[in-house]
Amino acid sequence: MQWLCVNGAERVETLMSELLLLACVLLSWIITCQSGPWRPCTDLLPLDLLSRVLPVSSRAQDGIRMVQSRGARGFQFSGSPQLFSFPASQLFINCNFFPAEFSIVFTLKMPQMAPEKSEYIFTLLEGDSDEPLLGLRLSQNKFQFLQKGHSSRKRITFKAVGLDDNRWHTVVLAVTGRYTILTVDCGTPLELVLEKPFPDDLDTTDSTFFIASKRRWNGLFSGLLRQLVLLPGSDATSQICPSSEPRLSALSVPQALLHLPIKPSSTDLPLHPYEAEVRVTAGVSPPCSHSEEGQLWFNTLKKGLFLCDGIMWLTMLQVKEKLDYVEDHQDLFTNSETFDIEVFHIPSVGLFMATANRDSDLGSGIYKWTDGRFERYQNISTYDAQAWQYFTVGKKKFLVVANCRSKDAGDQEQSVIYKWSSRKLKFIRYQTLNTHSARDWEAFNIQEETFLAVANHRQGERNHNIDSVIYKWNPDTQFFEVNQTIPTTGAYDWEFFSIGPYYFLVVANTFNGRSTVIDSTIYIWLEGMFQPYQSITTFGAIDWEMFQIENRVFLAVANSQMLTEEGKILYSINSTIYELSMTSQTFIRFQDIETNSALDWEYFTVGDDKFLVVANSYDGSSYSLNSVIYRWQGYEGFIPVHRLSTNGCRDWEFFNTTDGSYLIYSSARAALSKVLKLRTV
Ligand SMILES: [Ca+2]
Ligand SMILES: [Ca+2]
Ligand SMILES: [Ca+2]
Repeated sequence: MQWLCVNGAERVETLMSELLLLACVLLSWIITCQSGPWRPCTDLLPLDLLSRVLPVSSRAQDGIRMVQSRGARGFQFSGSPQLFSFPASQLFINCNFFPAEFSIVFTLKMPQMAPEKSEYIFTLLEGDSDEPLLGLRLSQNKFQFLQKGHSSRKRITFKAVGLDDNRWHTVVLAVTGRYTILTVDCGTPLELVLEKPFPDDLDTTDSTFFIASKRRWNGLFSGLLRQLVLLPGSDATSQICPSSEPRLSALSVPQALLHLPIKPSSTDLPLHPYEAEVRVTAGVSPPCSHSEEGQLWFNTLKKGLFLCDGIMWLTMLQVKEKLDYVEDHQDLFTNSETFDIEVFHIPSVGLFMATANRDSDLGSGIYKWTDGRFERYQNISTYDAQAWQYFTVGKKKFLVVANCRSKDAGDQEQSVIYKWSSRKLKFIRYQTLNTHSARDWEAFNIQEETFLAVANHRQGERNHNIDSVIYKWNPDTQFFEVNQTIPTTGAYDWEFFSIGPYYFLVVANTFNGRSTVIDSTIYIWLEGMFQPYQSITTFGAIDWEMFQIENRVFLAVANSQMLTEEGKILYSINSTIYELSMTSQTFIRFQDIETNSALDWEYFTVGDDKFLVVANSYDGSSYSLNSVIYRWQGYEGFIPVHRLSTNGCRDWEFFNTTDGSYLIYSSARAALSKVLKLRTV
């Protein structure tokens, strides 16, 4: 009893303490359920690291600048790295561990790097330490994922990824267990298997994220950064790939970068606050010391942007020329109206231009570029000349003219090949070929052989459904001989191009005798001859222009008029740019551009920018129209940037000389061609 008594009291106490313990366990279980160790330290949402270092609203901030390049915007960092940092605790709100599984998505554009240089996309630095807990580093043709292990630090290197090629790239780095997987532009993933899995106890206490740097000026990221996102817990690849635009595929891009303003054609562009507020010095070699640190200098002589690091000016931008405006350079009075201009260069002789002039009594002129202008060099008898083509066979240089009439009425029409005589320094008649209302010559090489294709437009006054002819150079006879005939319909232009090992020839069919709404055909070279590959409906097609932008292949058609069988006629119609789809292996519509009886497209580049200019000739009532220069804007396609008043515009040519880039256009209405100079900034 005593035991009971004594122990009774003890038992009560024990019971109470057991109850208390149970309550504690229960309580802690409840707590555990709410914030147990399995709860992630961060939200499992994409964490946009880039947005965290941007100035609030659109307030300008020194050291960061929004730059638009190749159709997309990114940020360029030039200010003190401290400005672009934030404590890790902003992200790791529940606890301090970096996720053991995660992916990092970034989009950048980086010019080619010097061999010994490396730059940081971001780093996570603990306290004052210089050793990143985590970081992404870029050097020439190499990408490194830096990670601090328990005792040592690790660099996981992906070689030959070629991110520093001055193009946009979107990269996903996914870390899961022992796997580190790199996916560039939604391409084939590169996988590295490590000895140990990524730690699940990487402590971020007291650490700081530095965007675009490793806390120091040295290694500051000099390219453009458009996206930088940490996705804890999973691989982001499936969220952004496949993509119609894998280079710019987005998980989370800061708002400010999403809108692309259409650049007006005037020179006084509205400046974005970032651009307006950045401290830029012009002039000749300004001082660079501690007080100028972070200052930018635009060197107008070297056309470079430099950053003062406190000691010296560092090159910030590999400055490319930009088209600013187009100015009249030369009025060139020609023999008569000019249907085609051919600009060509004869090595160690100079730059020439041949004009295909209408008037048979006056012939066609050849001009030479002398003291910054075209000057008359030689005159050649032609008969309603429609086009010239310059080409070479080995060391021989030739010019061929498309004559659309015979010398005397009723005679056989003949087009003529002229050969450059390096003794007489003139073009001499070499070979004549029978043609039918010839409109164009196209010269091209397939393997070691040289070909010439003529666009025969019409036989007699009525028959448009005739053969065009492909000639081949015979090295034994040293003349061109018929190699293949292709049925065409009012053919106006041939355009040759090659893609990889394949050769193509596309014809512009204009008119079948009743309608201009007919098929133009792309041919492919197979088994020693051209065979139909694809037909595209065109509207009085006059010109095809092929061009490539990066790996993409485009074909633009100049549609001159829509004449239906019912006799309806329209001049303000679409001319269309087609793109070769690698999936369907056919050209598909990329962009329609409204044109006024378009007669020619010309593609050209200035610096990094790509342009198309169209010859608008007639809108149904007037020949005095604007021809338009369009600039490539990536996924927006081509947008108009300059309008140039022209009269019956027939042909555009782009050419470069030692003192700059020029455009020349001819008129089918007047004996006046105009040379324009492309002024760049
Ligand atoms: Ca031309
Ligand atoms: Ca052509
Ligand atoms: Ca053209």
